[in-house]
This record gives sequence, C-alpha cells and structure tokens, in this order.
Amino acid sequence: MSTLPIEAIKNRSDRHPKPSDIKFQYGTAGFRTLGSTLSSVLFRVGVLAALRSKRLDGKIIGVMVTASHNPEPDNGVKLVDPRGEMLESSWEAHATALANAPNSDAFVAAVDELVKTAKIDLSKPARVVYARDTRPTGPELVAALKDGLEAMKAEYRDAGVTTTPVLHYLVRTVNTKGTKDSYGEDTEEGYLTKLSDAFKKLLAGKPTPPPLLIDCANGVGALMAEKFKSYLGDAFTINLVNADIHTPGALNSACGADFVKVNQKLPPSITLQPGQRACSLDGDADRIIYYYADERGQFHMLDGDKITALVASFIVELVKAAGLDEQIKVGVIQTAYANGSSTKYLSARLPVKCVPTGVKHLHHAAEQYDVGVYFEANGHGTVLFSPAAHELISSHNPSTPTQSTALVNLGNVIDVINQTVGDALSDAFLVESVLAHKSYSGVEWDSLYSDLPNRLVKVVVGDRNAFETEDAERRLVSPPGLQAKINELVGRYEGGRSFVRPSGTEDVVRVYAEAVARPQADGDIPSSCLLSVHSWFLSRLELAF
Ligand code: G16
Repeated sequence: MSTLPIEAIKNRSDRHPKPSDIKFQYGTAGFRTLGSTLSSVLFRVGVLAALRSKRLDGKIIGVMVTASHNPEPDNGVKLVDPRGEMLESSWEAHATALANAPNSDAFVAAVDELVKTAKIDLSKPARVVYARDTRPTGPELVAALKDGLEAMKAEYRDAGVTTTPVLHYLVRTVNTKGTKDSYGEDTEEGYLTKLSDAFKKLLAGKPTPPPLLIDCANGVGALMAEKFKSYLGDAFTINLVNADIHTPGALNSACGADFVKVNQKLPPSITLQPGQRACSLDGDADRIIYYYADERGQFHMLDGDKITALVASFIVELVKAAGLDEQIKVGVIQTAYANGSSTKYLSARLPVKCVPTGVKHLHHAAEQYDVGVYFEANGHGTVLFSPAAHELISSHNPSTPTQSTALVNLGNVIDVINQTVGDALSDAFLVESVLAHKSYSGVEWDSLYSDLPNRLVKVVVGDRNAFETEDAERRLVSPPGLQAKINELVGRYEGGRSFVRPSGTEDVVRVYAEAVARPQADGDIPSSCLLSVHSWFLSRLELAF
C-alpha cells in the first residue's frame, strides 16, 4: 500500500499559502472569486483531482480553470467526473474542507483524513486533464494546479486554452476510448469533426440557413467558433463579433449571454437587420442566448426556455416518426428561473420537473428520463439520451421510409449534441438544425408561447449564506419572515411570482420576479412587482444584516 507523499505536498503547499481572510466554498460551479486570491485553491484542487482519480481506479478527471460569465478579474475552478459530468456532490464538501485548511500542516492532515474516510487506494494511478479560459490570471493558476498534481505524482494532460464543453468532452472520450461507450476521438479535432459532421448531415437537403452572427463575449468561445468555420465549410456560415480575447477588460463586458439575458437587450456592439437572428455565448462557451429582430427591427430574446420548447418538441416529433414513442419518453428539467409561460407550455405536452439552479442538479434529474432535455433560462443546457434510448435508436428496424429518416435524424441529433454538459456552439448547431427542419424563422420559434415579462437583479448582502431556500429554491426558509413578505407583495400582481436565492457563483443574492403584463394601468408590472419585493427586501436587510 503506497503512502501519501507528505513532504512533497507540504513543501509545495507552502508556496501557495491560503489567504487568512477568505472562506472558500465549492459552489454552483466550483470555486469562484477574485482570480488573484485563488492560488492556494488551485494547488489544493490539483491534489484533490489526483485523489479523485485514484478513488475511481485511475479514470481521468477534468479540471477547468474558468469563471465563465463572471467579470474578468474573477476566476475559478471546477472538477469534472469521468463521464464528463460535474463532480459528485458528496465530494464538494471535501473540496471545501481542503480549500479552507488554514496552513500546510492542516492541509496535509485534511488530505490524510480524506484518504481514510473515502477509502482511497493510493497505489492506484492518478490521471488528470485540465484546461483554462482566456482570463489573465489563468496561467498563474494553472501553474499552481500543476504544483498540486506534481506533488501527487499525477499523470496530466494540458488541453490548453479551450472551452469548458471541450474539456468535458475530452474527459468522457478519454475514459470511454476503445469501449462500446466510445464517445468520439479524444482530441479537440475529434470534437470539431464529430459536431460539424452531424450538423452538416442534419442540414443536408434543407435550404442553407442564413449566416448566424455569434457574439463570443470576447472569450474563449471565439477561438472555438473560429476553428469551426473551416469544418462547416459552405454548409453554414458563422460571423463572429466580440471575438477580441486580447484587450484587457473586454471579457463579458457589455456583451455575452449573461448580459443579454439579464438586461434583455442587445449588446451595444451589435445591430441587427430586420429578420436577422443572432446569439451570444458566455465567457467559457457553455451557455447560449438567441435573439432576433422582427420586421420593425425590434429585439426579441429566445432564451434557454425557448430553446427547451423548440428542441424538446422536435425530439418528441422525431421519436414518434421513428415509431419509438411507446419506448422512449422525453422529459424536461427546469429551475425556478423558468418563465411561467414556458412551464405552462411544456407541462401541457411533457413531464416537467423543477430542480435547484446549477447544471449538476439539472443533469442528474435529466438522467432519470429516456431523453432528458434541460436548459436553464440563462441558456445553460443540453439533452441527455439514456443508454437504453441510444440502443433503441441505433438498433430499431424501420418499417417505413419515414421511420428510417427519423432514425437517421435522431442519430445525427445525438451526435451534434454534447451530452456531457451545456455547450453553446453545439446548442447553436442543434437549434439551427431544428429551425431548418421546421422551416422556422425567429418569429415562428418565438411564437411557440409568449414569455411573461420578468426581471432579475443582483443584491449585495453582508452574508449570502443567511439565505436558505427550499422547494427547488422557490421559497426562502431564512431569514425568518422574508418569504411571507414576498408572498404578500407578489399577491398584489396578477400571475405574480418572485423568489430570492443566494448565488453560488457571485457574492450576491438574486431576486427574480415575473407577472402578467397589464401595461394600461400599472406601467411595467414585473418591474413594479420586483421593486416591491426588492425595496422591502433592502429595508429588511438594513435592519437585519
Ligand atoms: C453557473 C452554473 C449554472 C448557473 C450559473 C448561475 O454557470 O453552471 O448552472 O445557472 O452558474 O448560478 P448562480 O445563480 O448560483 O450564480 P456559469 O456559466 O457561470 O458556469
């Protein structure tokens, strides 16, 4: 039985002292805060990733250094489990414990404790693949991560500067290589080829869609989108804006998916012609928000809920056309942020489940269906096909040409989707395929249902952990009295709904409100609704925190 390389861990850990004034937390998507404070966290994540790999018999574990939609000075890190999914939730507490050990001795003791409690066989190999986005603090943080990996004598692969979804794809492909579950070639080229080939097959025989304008949030998505251009050839044209990854401060600044979703408007850098469709990625290209200009040039947003409605309906139609609707059931997963109209529209057609914010929760719930479609309203999502659904689709004997075509299309839909995690570019190809098959423009897609007007704001509070929720974050249980007040305020508005929850990626709480619009009498109802909640909330906070 091997032992822990205590001296190596301790010596290297001393190079990355933990800031005494910060309590780190493995949140919605890993650790996330000011990049300049994260060196100790990255070192310790390196050690943790090696331990996780050993625990899983040497399967490769992913580490992504990114803060996604957050401002450029922030950075973060998340771990990716062997099938490309987010780190198992029971290990999040281990990550938090290791990150908060006050010094090297305490860190070594915490590692030793983890080895014992998680029954880690240290003689197993440790294999890790890591990548980073374009943030300026990335190189220094990757160096700290490598220190942790080397202390553990882990074997590692540097995937360079790439998107979060590519990193997830690599983890899955490495771990399934040469098996019956093989997910593709374990290279970036393999990823580009797999997705673009499936997309081109889905477009074959359809009129070529109009060029798509992609706002890359001045982030790493620009690099990947640029690479896709040559793989797509004449089949599909993408034009990139906000693709500047070098200008300091440009990342996610007045552009990108989060900007569009929260502000419900175009980035100032974009002008759309009437009828034109476009989309925005976030800083690590795992989220996408679509939008278009109507014939009067007016902006309309097509968010994650609208993507769910479009994609889920299409898959249901294909499954039915393939003659598999008795065997394959499609379900939808949403969060509290899902627009009330989308929930109503989808619930009338499919099983819909609501879970807490965070891809890890949605992904897990989606695995319970034969086909689970999940997109958070903010545009983060994908579609999961169960192994049984895969098997049925690949082995079903079609009895008509229609069934045969539907099966081929389903196979290509499976391949164009990155099933490991939300992937903005894969999602764009999926959306464009559906639009091409249905001959929809943005207008037809948008008209599936009408969004309830809504608002989302961030509120800075003294301690966001004082806010505890239940019922998939739709109700507050603490601070006491706050939920009753929200209920009372929301009750004044027709169709009013509001909730407050602590963010897991930023040091804020988020306040959401929606209501039926009755502009004639009350101005902007959701804003009024939100303001009621918000102003009471602030006055309450001044008293209590
Ligand atoms: C991450 C998560 C998403 C979540 C978002 C906001 O996205 O992966 O599931 O919706 O944070 O979370 P919160 O409201 O807790 O801050 P990303 O794109 O920032 O990695």
